Amino acid sequence: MKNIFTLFLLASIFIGCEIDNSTQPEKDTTSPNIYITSPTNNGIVLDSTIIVVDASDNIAVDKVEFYIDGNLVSTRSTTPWQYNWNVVNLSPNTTHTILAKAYDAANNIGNPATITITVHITPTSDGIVAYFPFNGNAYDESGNGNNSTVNGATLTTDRFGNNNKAYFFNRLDNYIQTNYDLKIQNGNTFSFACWFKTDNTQISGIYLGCGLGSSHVGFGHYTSTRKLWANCRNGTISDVSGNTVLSNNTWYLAVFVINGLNIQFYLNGTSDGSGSFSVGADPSSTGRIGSRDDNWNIFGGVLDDIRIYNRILTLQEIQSLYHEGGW
Ligand SMILES: [Ca+2]
Ligand SMILES: [Ca+2]
Repeated sequence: MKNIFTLFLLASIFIGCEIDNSTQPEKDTTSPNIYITSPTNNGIVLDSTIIVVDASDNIAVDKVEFYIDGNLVSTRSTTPWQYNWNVVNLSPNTTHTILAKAYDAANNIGNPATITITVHITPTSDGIVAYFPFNGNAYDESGNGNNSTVNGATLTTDRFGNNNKAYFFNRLDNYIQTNYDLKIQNGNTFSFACWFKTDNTQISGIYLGCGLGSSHVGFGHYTSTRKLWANCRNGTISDVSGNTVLSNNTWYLAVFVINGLNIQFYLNGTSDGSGSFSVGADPSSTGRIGSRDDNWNIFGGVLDDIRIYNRILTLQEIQSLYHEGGW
């Protein structure tokens, strides 16, 4: 009887073990898979983007981590597996790495997905008062109605090779008249941006100016020094120059930032010197593109994509102007 009981006990334990074995979950050793579906590898991100990943697992994805340039920026534990990335505070035309990791509940991590993108920033329209992109005409596309009249300047090829997207000035009598009230005086702040390319070894030129005789204002470069240059005359003459010696037949972006009587020059998105005028001037005439009201330092070459803002631009904003269109 005792033997039968022992046999029954052993059988019960054995069966019990069988039952326990059949209900114990197998350890999950399979890692999730993850792919970045947007943006595209080696592509361009303009201002912002939604980073979208495709994550899957044999059981379930527990969480997804998003990294920018090696820094964890977001962890999501529910779908959609995505992250809204705003890039407007980054330097334009810089390259960045996006990496995403998927985890399951057993803490298996799949091979991270990684891509590289380049950031572009749309030039700001905050405070813009006039914008002349020269898209087949000299209209102000800022929405402020600063209309212009073309006097002899002719449409030509822009820096990207597009026909009829910039204006050529013959260095004799061509200019474009605007109704922008151009002046230099205390309390008046503005920024003026302009692409230019000279086609003359003398490379003289006013990009934007007004007035004549004893009262005038001009922004451009000076013939003898071949440096960016701003000129103000109210009886007394005052000039301020940039640093870089410019080359002929080369596209440059000049930005002049004027704060009262102070001026800061930028060339191709970097600082190119600064200074102060000893006098201000508020000529009665409005701004001309390509000359002042006289024939002094009249521009010869191509001008394009002119913007005037009623405020000081930041360096990042100036860099976004320089890199506009992927330049
Ligand atoms: Ca798994
Ligand atoms: Ca243009």
